[in-house]
Amino acid sequence: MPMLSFERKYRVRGGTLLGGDLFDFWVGPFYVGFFGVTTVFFSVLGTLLIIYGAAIGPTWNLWQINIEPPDLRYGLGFAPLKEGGLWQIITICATIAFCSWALRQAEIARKLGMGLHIPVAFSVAVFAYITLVIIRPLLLGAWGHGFPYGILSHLDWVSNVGYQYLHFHYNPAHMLAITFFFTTTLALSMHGSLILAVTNPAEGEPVKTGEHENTFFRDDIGYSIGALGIHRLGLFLALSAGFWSAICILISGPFWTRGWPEWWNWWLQMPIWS
Ligand code: UQ1
Repeated sequence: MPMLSFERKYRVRGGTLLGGDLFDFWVGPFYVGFFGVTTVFFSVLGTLLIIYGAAIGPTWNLWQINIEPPDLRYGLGFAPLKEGGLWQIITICATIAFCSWALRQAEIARKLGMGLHIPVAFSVAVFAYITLVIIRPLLLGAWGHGFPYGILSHLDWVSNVGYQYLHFHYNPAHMLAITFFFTTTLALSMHGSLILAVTNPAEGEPVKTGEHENTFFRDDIGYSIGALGIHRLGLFLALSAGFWSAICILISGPFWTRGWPEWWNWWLQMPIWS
């Protein structure tokens, strides 16, 4: 694996959170670190357990392979391997692997003297996963409330849990999450198209500058958020999408057990109507 000309300059010691200099080295282009070792270990172990789960299951059809969480009667206890125990160990492996990946990102950022924005952003995605398979099941009192690991089976889980609350689109946190997802795509398409528009001029024309970017949006909508601002907005929108997704499922069950349309009765019961 050839090293890019600038890479050697940035292969500096330090910034590790755990293990000191012990794992402070690279394999090819990859920084290792203590958390690189734990990421590889737990993702390989978890993947092998998924393959084992598939092997003892009824199908090798990639769409239909399914590893179920334990039955609700096991509550928050350990289940036998073939009755959800596999799901429990895979969940532990995935959680440790995801957290290790975030900590490895933090070590790399520290090593390079950068901000911790990337590990913080990634942690929001990990938070959404942990909410589904650990926090919500804990609050509901059974690991069986986690989602199954399978392509079609997890979609069925989403559909079934949605209908359990009659109409999930009436969940106010779900509304917020969707709005943030859509606004994220709007912001990224505006930003991507703007940058390409200024950096790909017609043949013989000079590349345009940040002033053109600002001027375009001031002419268009009377406001420009700025070159740094658009990235702050983008990060905020994307993290909010993941955050409110986690909240919308977290409140379904632990804090609201009826249909979500009924939640809006507070509006119909406002004294202004009587
Ligand atoms: C913007 O104002 C801006 O600053 C010049 C960008 O940076 C390059 C952008 O990418 C975008 C999309 C905008 C416009 C965005 C808003 C929210 C007004």
